[in-house]
Amino acid sequence: MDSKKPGRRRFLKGGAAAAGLAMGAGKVVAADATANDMAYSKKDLIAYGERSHYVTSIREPVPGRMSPDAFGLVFHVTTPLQDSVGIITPSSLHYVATHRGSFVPDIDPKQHRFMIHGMVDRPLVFTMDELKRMPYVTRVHFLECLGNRSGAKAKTVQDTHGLTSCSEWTGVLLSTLLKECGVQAGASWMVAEGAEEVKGASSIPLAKGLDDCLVVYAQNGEALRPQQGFPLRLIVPGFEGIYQTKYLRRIKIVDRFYMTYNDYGHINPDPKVTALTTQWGPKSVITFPSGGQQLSGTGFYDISGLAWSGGGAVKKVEVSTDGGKKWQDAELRTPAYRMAHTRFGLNWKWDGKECTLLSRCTDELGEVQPTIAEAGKFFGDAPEKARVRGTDNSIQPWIVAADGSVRNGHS
Ligand SMILES: Nc1nc2c(c(=O)[nH]1)N[C@H]1C(S)=C(S)[C@@H](COP(=O)(O)O)O[C@H]1N2
Ligand SMILES: [Mo]
Repeated sequence: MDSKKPGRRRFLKGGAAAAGLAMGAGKVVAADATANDMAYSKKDLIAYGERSHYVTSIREPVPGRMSPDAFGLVFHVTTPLQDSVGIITPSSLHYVATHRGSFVPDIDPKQHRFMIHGMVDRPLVFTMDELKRMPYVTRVHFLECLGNRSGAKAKTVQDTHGLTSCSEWTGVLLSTLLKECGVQAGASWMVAEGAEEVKGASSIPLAKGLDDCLVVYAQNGEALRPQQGFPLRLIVPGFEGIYQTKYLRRIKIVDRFYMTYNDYGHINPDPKVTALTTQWGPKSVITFPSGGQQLSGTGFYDISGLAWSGGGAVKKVEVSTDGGKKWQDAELRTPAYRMAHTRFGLNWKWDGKECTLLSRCTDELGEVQPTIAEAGKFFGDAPEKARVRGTDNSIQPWIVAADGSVRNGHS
């Protein structure tokens, strides 16, 4: 933050002290070496670090659907966005989505093979070691499941938006691999397939594959997590989650769209819906203050949230603290990578009156995030119906009540 800005000075003079945030106000507990030694095992401290046991933020099943269920099948679990800071989701808190439920397969990377075949001059089969010898790239991208929808029943931002996460991915550009194989004239689509019993195959335009798709083996500085597709997955930046094929074992280059098990549930004869079910539009959400949180009194707060778009980088985020009458430009607090979460913030002084907080993202294409009413108008449908016709990128309202409690503004 720029210390010359008047907002900052006001905060230091009045805000923090008045709100009782000043250092020393809380009880100081001396560190006790003996207690520390007993709180963490050697494994926690040395071999593979565990977080502090005071930190309890966890993934939760999508409301109404147990995971794992009675048969041990894993369904959708959500990221605790209300506790998020910055833009990288800890790998252990990345949302998990398996269609129709699945077991997370236990794949030995030494045995794993990845094949590219179909309309290519040289079909190739890669081992993991061979892939790791190829020129690699490291990029930050969000993933988001089509099922990420807000609605009146959702209480927290984990419920409304927890099926999106953002990681730093490392792997080989698919275009590099396709150059090795030699794509034949007339090829226009590709079908990517996973290795588990529910194949997780999707038809993807070849143009996207040649543009920016990644075949990744690493996430946030270490190997992919089993839940995220260990040992190999496809990243299709900005596209809806189902295209991001985990446990990637095969890409077939073809000359038309092929109906797969995945695509069956996700395509729609209405071209408007199909377009908006493929690539995410500009989207944002305030993570603090958000549903279920409690403000401790009037005064200074730093509104914080995430913005992203399937169409490229976030250009601008605006925040309204009066239900959309006035909008202010928020600060982008992190670099705005393309097809990545971007953290925004806005200094705010709460006067103790009930108010509605909104955020609105504009991406580098100039596309603006709609309200649910605007989405309804676009589809010629009732607002709440519009939500389930495509990807839901509508504006999320949070109501701050006079007692400081925060609730979902959708009714
Ligand atoms: N092989 C395979 N790939 C898959 C899936 C799956 O069940 N199997 N789920 C898809 C769905 S619906 C989504 S939203 C994303 C979720 O990725 P994540 O679990 O790493 O968050 O992966 C996609 N790729
Ligand atoms: Mo998904």
